[in-house]
Amino acid sequence: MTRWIIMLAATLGLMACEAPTNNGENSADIITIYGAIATVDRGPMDPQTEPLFNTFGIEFDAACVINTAALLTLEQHTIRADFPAGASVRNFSGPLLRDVMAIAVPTGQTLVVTSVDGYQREIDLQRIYDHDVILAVRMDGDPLPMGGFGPAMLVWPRRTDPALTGMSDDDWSWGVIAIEVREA
Ligand SMILES: Nc1nc2c(c(=O)[nH]1)N[C@H]1C(S)=C(S)[C@@H](COP(=O)(O)O)O[C@H]1N2
Ligand SMILES: [Mo]
Repeated sequence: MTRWIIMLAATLGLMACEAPTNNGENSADIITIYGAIATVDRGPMDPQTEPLFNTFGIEFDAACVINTAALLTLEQHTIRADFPAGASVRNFSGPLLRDVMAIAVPTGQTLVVTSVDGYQREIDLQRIYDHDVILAVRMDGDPLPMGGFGPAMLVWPRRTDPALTGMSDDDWSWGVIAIEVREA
């Protein structure tokens, strides 16, 4: 059955949907961290080639960019959670948000998380140390797709961390693409 599907896909030319390799060089940058950070690896936002950043008013002279391959090299954590609240429980996995932020070395106190639909949430940096929130890149083992919760999503351990019991979905940003660190 599986072989039949692969043969059919090859016949229809669908195999082009598979990435030719799975190494970091062919993995698009999905998370841009900017603002009050000590480590950067790219230059200024370019409004001509970065229309979504431009639309959302995301501006920077330098930033730290992270691709999926890099996120997967960090220690992966799994959180069993219902999202949206009350839906069935699923396994979300990815690195701890604090491990991701450590790459950029934050020098401020507040995070502003922007998603692909323009949704923005302000999150005190301290909260990512107090709680094991992850930047999920998989749900039930599958990479989070664009159009769904991808490319990455904030998932909080609200079923296991007593301080998070009953928390709302407001800080469960899906489609995360950028994280600004602000001074306060
Ligand atoms: N990117 C993004 N994430 C989001 C939201 C959103 O609008 N955009 N809404 C939040 C809120 S308030 C809720 S209740 C849940 C479900 O919102 P949705 O039905 O708009 O997806 O997602 C949360 N995460
Ligand atoms: Mo909500």
